[in-house]
Amino acid sequence: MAEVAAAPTSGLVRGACPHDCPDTCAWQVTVEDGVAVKLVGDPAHPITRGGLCAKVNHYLDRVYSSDRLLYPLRRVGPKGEGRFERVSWDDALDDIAGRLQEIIATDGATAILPYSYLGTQGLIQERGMDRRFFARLGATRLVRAVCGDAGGSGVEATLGTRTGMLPRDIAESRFIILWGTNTVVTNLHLWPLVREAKERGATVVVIDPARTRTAQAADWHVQPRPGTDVALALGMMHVIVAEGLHDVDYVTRHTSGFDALRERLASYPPERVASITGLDADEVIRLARAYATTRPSAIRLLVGMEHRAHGAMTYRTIACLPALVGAWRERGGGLLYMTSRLHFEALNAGAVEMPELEDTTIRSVNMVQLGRALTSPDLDPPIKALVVYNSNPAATAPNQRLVMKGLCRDDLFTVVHEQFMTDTARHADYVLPATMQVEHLDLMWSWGHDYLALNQPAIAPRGEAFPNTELFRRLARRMGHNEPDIETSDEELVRMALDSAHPYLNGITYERLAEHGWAPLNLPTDRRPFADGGFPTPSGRCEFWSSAFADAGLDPLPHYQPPREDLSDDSGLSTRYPLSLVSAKGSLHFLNSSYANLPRHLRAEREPRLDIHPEDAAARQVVDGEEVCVFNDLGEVRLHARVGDVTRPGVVVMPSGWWASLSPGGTSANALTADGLSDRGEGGDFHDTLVEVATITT
Ligand SMILES: Nc1nc2c(c(=O)[nH]1)N[C@H]1C(S)=C(S)[C@@H](COP(=O)(O)OP(=O)(O)OC[C@H]3O[C@@H](n4cnc5c(=O)[nH]c(N)nc54)[C@H](O)[C@@H]3O)O[C@H]1N2
Ligand SMILES: Nc1nc2c(c(=O)[nH]1)N[C@H]1C(S)=C(S)[C@@H](COP(=O)(O)OP(=O)(O)OC[C@H]3O[C@@H](n4cnc5c(=O)[nH]c(N)nc54)[C@H](O)[C@@H]3O)O[C@H]1N2
Ligand SMILES: [Mo]
Repeated sequence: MAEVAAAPTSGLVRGACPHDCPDTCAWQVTVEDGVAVKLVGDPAHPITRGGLCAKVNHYLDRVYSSDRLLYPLRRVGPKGEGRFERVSWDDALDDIAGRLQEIIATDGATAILPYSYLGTQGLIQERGMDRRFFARLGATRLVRAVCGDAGGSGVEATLGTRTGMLPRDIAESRFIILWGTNTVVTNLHLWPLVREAKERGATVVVIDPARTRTAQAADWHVQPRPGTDVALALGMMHVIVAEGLHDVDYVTRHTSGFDALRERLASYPPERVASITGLDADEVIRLARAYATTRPSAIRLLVGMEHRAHGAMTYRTIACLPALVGAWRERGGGLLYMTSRLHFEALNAGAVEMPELEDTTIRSVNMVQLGRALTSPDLDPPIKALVVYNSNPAATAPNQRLVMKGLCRDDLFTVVHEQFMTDTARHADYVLPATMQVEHLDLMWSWGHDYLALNQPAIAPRGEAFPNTELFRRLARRMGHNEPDIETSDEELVRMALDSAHPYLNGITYERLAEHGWAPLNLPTDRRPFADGGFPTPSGRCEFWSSAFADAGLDPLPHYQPPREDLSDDSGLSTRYPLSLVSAKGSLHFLNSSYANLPRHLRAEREPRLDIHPEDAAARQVVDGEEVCVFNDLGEVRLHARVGDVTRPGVVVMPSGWWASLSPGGTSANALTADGLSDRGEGGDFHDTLVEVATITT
């Protein structure tokens, strides 16, 4: 396997965490006689600061788990029963290539659907060879937009980019709004910077319908009804403008559409906003005043809040606030969102991905609607083969019942490349063993900070595991695709990505990364991207009136619409269910559905719980600790209730990430979630889910 980088037998190896998480920690692995004996966070990395997290502290348990998939497996029993026999890679690949070729011959290549996400988010293993392979086949294209796309398209509509502040700027802030993000659980390595700011006198506000760990650690928890943030932001703007707290000079010089916005704001007096959001008018006023008058003020957005029918509108509206008060003028002011673009502007990712091979006229399937794609009678040709890697849709895709119905189809040929026998893998015809991060080479960008890292293999792959790149090289050869670029090695792919004249990469070479493990992109310490305007929008201004929204046929001005409107038509969910379900991350010890099968992590999480407010519990005779059934037209989930103040009346909260097969009632949160799409971008609306809760009478 010359294309795959080899590992040393002893010593200290530098690498970085592969997970789909904003922190992308740099780590160091101690290897003795070919065995990884210790894995710790790099103390010198300014974001990692020597600490990992409750999940990755035990990464080596994951590597050496007795449940690791080590050999290719072929199904022998009925679909989903989980009976497999060990086969050789050669036999597996020959048969898979043959089956795919048969399907291409009878139904065409679009009957094949790849399904992957950021199970490992390194540039090479996530998109190094698979994209070339499926593009050359002419397979149905997958829209990989479950995370960051709805919010991103909203922020971009207002600012022209998804990247504003950097994490280090947060330490300079004096008023920080963590808006719909659970930093302590999902973005742990930002927290020390928040704490630094606090020590220097900053106020930390969390806006979240749930009283999360982060809300508990904040100075001020604002707890609106879910899906009403647009109204809250407009209410804040109403107060700011009415009281003359906006930055007239900044607004005049660097924004567009202020007069139209001002007119719109007339419809959002604090009293109306209070009735929409369920907050006190006084709290809306206090929040607006504090935000506008404490400097520098920062807003942190991440992902959870976008999973709604109006997700893009929500992010676009909130992104107007910093310009209104001129927060961009100061270091520590503005909006902190995704840093991905900094990396992707700098790296030569196109050389790795080869997007030019893709025929964009071929149909696409949105990953959020996998269940529909696998079961729709209208798809022509229907999906006949599914190749899953880097994702566990049986747990993470919405509308779980439909996804499982699809995976159970006898006429669907399913290949899953995995590290563990997930619920998805259990339904496969072939399960192929995948390497872990300490076993392969990768280049790690980050959506949460501006450090690039090289992950070097520390040990040889366990068993017969292959990296994703190698799987697709071998499959491509077998299917007669002998183009030279299939043979590009992992190291060459990394070098190609770094081969860029972009100034952010000045001085960053493969050798430097190999020696130090990581390097900051070359950005000034005091960056302040929009201190003097210069927004990369069509107008060059922060667009209160969005030309992008206008072009998309959406209201160009911030505009509140109630969350459940779209539900009944798009996802078939009836609106007769009275409770909003938020199924966010919430689990310290899981990373989406990863780790949710490992004994230590399961023990630490104990069991999924339904948080319900005492009023809602009393109305249904639910007592604390009792097993309940949560249901709607899409499915049901059984779990124990926790009655308390985590949530507000009308809202119940359940963690996502649990595998259905390891959950008390055999289904998990996504059995209830809607599979419609967001207003803009191509994200999902699965937090716009309504449910009822009932006691179980036996
Ligand atoms: N421990 C751990 N860390 C993770 C992950 C994990 O699974 N476990 N997953 C990683 C991934 S893939 C991602 S995308 C990030 C996500 O990071 P975050 O976006 O921080 O996390 P989420 O839990 O998805 O959502 C954050 C909060 O949004 C709230 N929310 C939901 N609807 C609304 C709303 O309408 N308004 C407001 N104001 N708030 C709302 C939820 O109650 C939740 O507390 O975390 C990453 N980090
Ligand atoms: N209800 C609800 N649903 C959600 C969310 C939510 O908050 N609530 N969050 C959504 C979000 S933001 C996200 S990002 C998605 C995440 O959804 P997924 O992308 O499905 O994430 P994981 O559950 O972590 O699954 C990743 C899988 O990839 C495997 N893997 C890891 N590394 C490799 C590798 O190198 N090769 C191969 N072949 N496999 C590998 C892991 O073992 C794991 O099983 O879930 C979404 N679904
Ligand atoms: Mo995500």
